[in-house]
Order: sequence, then structure tokens, then C-alpha cells
Amino acid sequence: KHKFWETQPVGQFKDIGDSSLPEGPIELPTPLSEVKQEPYNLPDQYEWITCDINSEDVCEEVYNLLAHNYVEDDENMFRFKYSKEFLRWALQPPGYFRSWHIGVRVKSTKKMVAFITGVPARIRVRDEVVHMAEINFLCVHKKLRTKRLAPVMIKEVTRRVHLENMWQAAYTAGVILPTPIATCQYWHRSLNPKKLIDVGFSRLGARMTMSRTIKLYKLPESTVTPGFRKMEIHDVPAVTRLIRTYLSRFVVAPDFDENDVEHWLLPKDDVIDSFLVESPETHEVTDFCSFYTLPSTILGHPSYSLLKAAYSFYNISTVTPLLQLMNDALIVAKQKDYDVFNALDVMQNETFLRELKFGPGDGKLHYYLYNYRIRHALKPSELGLVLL
Ligand code: MYA
Ligand code: JJ1
Repeated sequence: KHKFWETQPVGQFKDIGDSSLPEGPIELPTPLSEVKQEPYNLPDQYEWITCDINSEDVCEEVYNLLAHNYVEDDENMFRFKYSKEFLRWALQPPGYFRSWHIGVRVKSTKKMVAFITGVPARIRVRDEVVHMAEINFLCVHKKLRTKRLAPVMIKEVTRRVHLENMWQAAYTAGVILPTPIATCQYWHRSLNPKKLIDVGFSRLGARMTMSRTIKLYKLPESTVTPGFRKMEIHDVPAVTRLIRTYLSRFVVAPDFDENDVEHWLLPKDDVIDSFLVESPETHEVTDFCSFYTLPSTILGHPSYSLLKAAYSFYNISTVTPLLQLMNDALIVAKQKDYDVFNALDVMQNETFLRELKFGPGDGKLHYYLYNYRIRHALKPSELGLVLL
């Protein structure tokens, strides 16, 4: 059934429920000298390239490949449209490897037709911090699908990760593969309900009119929490302490240090937004919320072409109730003209989703680890990890 995945060190469907299998690495590392030194073979017309994402031309080629060929919803109405600035941010965290940014070109025309990336991350699983690759942006041009190019892409990125002496990876996908460590639900909070209904992202509820719907989703003009402000560079140490303590309660979560927090959480226009609550009395940082910007192309609509979406990233409440904090996040997202605020049911998100008028989407997101076995599937609330 899964001719490729059956050959890989991942949890296999046949092993589900087998409590005799230990948690942890499935295969032991091999000596680096035994890692294949040459790239895997591609069909003759194609060649590997290592992408310099800082090059404007290369970044634009990747951007165009993804804008036309990356992830769509199940009815092909929307397609993710990651911006160039977002891709640069996503692919260049502290300690990144250029060799993990892999493209495939047609030799004769130099056209880019496939892509896959890894970035390094320290991910804690229970009590162990594991050096992993986060794999993302796997994409094969629509005209080259079902030719078994994806397994070659995956084997090549695996080889290049091994060459850096790393042996585990984390990834997410909308499709079911062997074997998810958790399956999460997407939730959506309408900010611009009229446009969402016009473009087919959502529907008018039963016994609802457009004007009742607009009223239902109305938000205050400005945030309500005293001391709520944008995160700044001098906040990095305080935010790092806050997030490290918070993430320690989840079974799987990143092990962020100050450099990671500066990279992943410091605001960048139209890429990542972060806010915190600084106590007006003690000047302590007590709460934090963040979202990233990932618009989607609206396919084949006469009047709208872009859906502006914010995606919940990491949120931490110690003093401000999480519900109030996230309501403030919705208010700033509305001020910034997002059409919808999306979130997964990870971490403590279930405690605010229904109350803040999020509704379940038609999409699920499955989380996976490569070469690391987890005995039982986790609940979404046991996951402290959000991938882009
Ligand atoms: S998830 C986002 C994936 N991208 C998209 O959905 C964009 C639109 N779709 C496409 O571009 C293509 O359909 C793709 C497949 C490229 C997805 N993850 O070449 P094929 C398996 C893993 O004939 P195509 C993301 O970026 C499939 O089960 N495997 O198929 C995270 C089958 O294997 P098997 C997938 O449709 C990526 C084989 O590929 C996925 O032309 C994590 C068929 O290949 C998928 N999303 O191309 C990658 N979809 O026969 C794994 C299909 O066994 C990383 N397949 O069922 C693993 C860790 C590596 C590092 C390890 C370091 C130590
Ligand atoms: O965005 C998604 N679904 C939307 C649009 C559905 C359009 C028809 N298929 C949706 N809308 C309903 C919103 C409504 C608002 C008011 C309250 C009730 C709900 O459900 C879905 C997620 O739900 N997105 C996708 O399907 C995109 C792909 C998701 C998998 C991503 C894999 C990424 C891999 C990254 O590594």
C-alpha cells in the first residue's frame, strides 16, 4: 500500500498498539563515512540544485513554484501563497544549512520543478531533547505528479540531514501517512465574514442573514488588556523564560533558546506578529501571543484573488486569561485587515476556540516524526509544536 513509506524508519501501521516496541530512535545512527556521498539519481532530464534563498532570483523561482503548485484545500478553491520574505524567514533560523534547501530543475530549460527543505531544530520528546530537521515545502510541479519524484526528494533531504549528523525529523501533512504522532483539527475565526462567504471560504449559517453574521463576528476597535503591546528586541530574555517554562508541560515541543526566540518570535512585517502583556505595575512580561501571515490565492473568483489569513503560533498566559489574550490577538488581526484567523487544537487552544467563535474547518493536520517511535498517539493538547 505504501511502497515507499514501508521502507522507512517510521512507525508502521502494523505496529500500532504493540506495547513491546520501545519509545525512541527506530534505527541507530551509522558512521558518517557510511552515509552515501553522492546525491540520489534523478530521471535524466532533471538536476539537483542547492538553493541560495538570499538570491532574489532563486527566491522568486521558489515563490512562483509554490504559489502555483503547493498545498490546496480538498475542493481546490484556495492555494497557500507563502511570501518571499516569509520563505526567507522560515528557511534561515539559527544554524540553518543551505544544503537542506533543495530544488530540482529541468536541465535543458533550467525551470524549477520541485522543492523540499529542512531546517534544524531541537525538539524535546518527553525528557529527551533531540536534534532534528523540520521538513517542509515539499512540492512537485503539477505536471510531474505521481511519477515517484517525491520519494527521491525525501531520500535526498534525508541524506543531507544525515551528513550533518542528525537522524530524526519532524513534519506535518494534510494526508495520512505511516504513522501520525497526533492528528489536529483546523479551526477558523471569521474576521471579514462577508468576503469569506463571497469567496466560498465559509457559508451563511442556517437561519442567518448577512447582517446578523457580520454582527456576530464584530470585534472591539482596540485591545482591552492593559500593558498589551508589540514584542520588542529587549523582550527576548523575558519571552524566552516565559515560553521555556510554558512549553515544558507538553510531550513534544521545541527547546527554544534566546537566539531561537529572537528569530521565530520577534515581529517581522507581514511575516510574524507578536504581542505581550507587560504588567503596568511590575513591568514583568506575564503573557504572550503570536501569529504568522500566510495568505492563500483564491482560485477562479471574479472579484477577489487573495485571502489574508493569520495563523495562531505560540500563545502563553500566566496572568491575563487566555481567552482575553486571544480576543486581543483577534482584535489586532482585524485592525491589520486579515480576513480570517486560523488555529489548530494544539496546546491549550481548545479552551478558547468555541468561546471566541472559531468553527472547525474541513482540514486536518497530521504530525509525524521520522526515526523516532512514540508508543501511543498523542492528543493535540499534548503537542507544543507549530510548524509553518
Ligand atoms: S507537507 C506538504 C506537501 N506538499 C503538498 O501537498 C503540495 C502539493 N502536492 C505535491 O506537490 C505533491 O503531491 C507531493 C507528492 C510532492 C506532495 N509527505 O512523487 P509521488 C508519498 C510525505 O508519485 P506526488 C510537507 O511539506 C506518498 O504517500 N510523503 O507523488 C512535509 C507516496 O508514498 P507511498 C508524501 O503526488 C513533507 C509517494 O509520496 C506526501 O507526485 C514531509 C508518492 O510520490 C507528503 N505530503 O508528490 C516529507 N504526499 O507509496 C517527509 C505524498 O509510500 C519527510 N507522499 O505511499 C521525512 C523526513 C525526512 C528527513 C529525515 C532526516 C533524518
Ligand atoms: O482552510 C481550510 N478550509 C476552509 C475552506 C474550505 C473550502 C472548501 N474546501 C474551511 N472553511 C470553513 C470556515 C468556517 C468559518 C466560520 C465557522 C465555521 C468554519 O473549512 C482547510 C483547513 O480547515 N485548509 C486546507 O484544507 C488547506 C490544507 C491543510 C493541510 C495543510 C498541510 C500543510 C503541510 C505543511 O507542512
